[in-house]
Amino acid sequence: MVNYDSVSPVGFPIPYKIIEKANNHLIKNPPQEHEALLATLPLQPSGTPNFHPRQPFVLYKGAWIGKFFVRGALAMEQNFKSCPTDLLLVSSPKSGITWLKAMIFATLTRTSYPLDQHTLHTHNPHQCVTNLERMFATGRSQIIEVIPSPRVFNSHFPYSVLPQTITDSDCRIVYVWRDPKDVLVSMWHFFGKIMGGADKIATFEQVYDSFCQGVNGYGPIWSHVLGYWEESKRRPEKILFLKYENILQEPVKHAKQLAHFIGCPYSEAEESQGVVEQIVELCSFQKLKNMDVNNNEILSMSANNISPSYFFRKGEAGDWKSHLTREMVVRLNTIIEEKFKGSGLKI
Ligand code: PAP
Repeated sequence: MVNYDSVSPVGFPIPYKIIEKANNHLIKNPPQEHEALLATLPLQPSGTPNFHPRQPFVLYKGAWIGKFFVRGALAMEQNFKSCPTDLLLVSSPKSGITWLKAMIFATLTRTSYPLDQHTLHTHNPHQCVTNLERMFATGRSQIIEVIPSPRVFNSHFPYSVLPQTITDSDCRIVYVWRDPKDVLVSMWHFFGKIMGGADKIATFEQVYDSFCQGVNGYGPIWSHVLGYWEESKRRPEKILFLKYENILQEPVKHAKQLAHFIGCPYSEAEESQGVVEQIVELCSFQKLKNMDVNNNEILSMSANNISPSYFFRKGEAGDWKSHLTREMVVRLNTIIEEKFKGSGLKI
């Protein structure tokens, strides 16, 4: 077991990147034992464009997921053991997980660093908190076992795809969702950047159409959101259900709520010293977007090398207004409202 104190003078949790570096020898070849099953899964309908031409979606447990990540789901199902102290951050892609990772990481480590020298200045949020399905898809499952508690992971899986070890365990889940119209816009820009230009992927209209049919990464988005919403109503002490737009409006209130939920509430002294506001500022869009670490490094993620700057585009609510026609808005809103009917959820 590595003594992490000798690797980095940090408290817990340690940025995942440091743990991986110290445990490189534990990385194995990607799992191959599920290839036969993977080959039987339905491929996305012909005519629906792929957000990501290198990763076709397959239908797995009711969700359209890139094959690479389904490989991770199958390996995870077999080998992951969740602990009650684990914390899982979940969202449909492009709904605010980078922000949530930064907020949670900063909250948990707020006494480990002076905030102006916090590790978020040297590590992108995705290097601090790792994606669970990616770990399993890329042969990193043994590294998971040496991550010190409390372990913090993220996942994009719908609730129905989470392995039973997570849904049966007492671990806590923070879920964030966002107006699906902004998710769509953010996703289209993101994959355009990955593929080297918006013209390299399908047109916005084609992608919109596919999104309305529920064929997008981890989609349909309404099932994704509803799955966690229903479960959060059943187990509110274990699943915190948040909305991106609400966090934007009241970041301090949400920072306190997050800290409370994960079991490290701010003390009165911290509140009066303005620590909550400092955490909010450290994790704010402008602050993170302008840090060197989020502009100069290349992140190696799934099948792609990604610039961390891709995760910081506009960071606003309502950019859909400059992308969707009136007809597009009405159609997508109608679909979502219909799906949300009776749930108590509103866009
Ligand atoms: P991921 O699923 O690929 O990890 P995710 O972080 O969930 O992406 O979503 C990215 C969106 O969050 C981007 O939205 P945009 O394209 O509409 O701009 C990104 O700008 C936004 N974002 C990232 N960090 C922050 C932050 N600190 N505050 C607010 N929004 C943020």
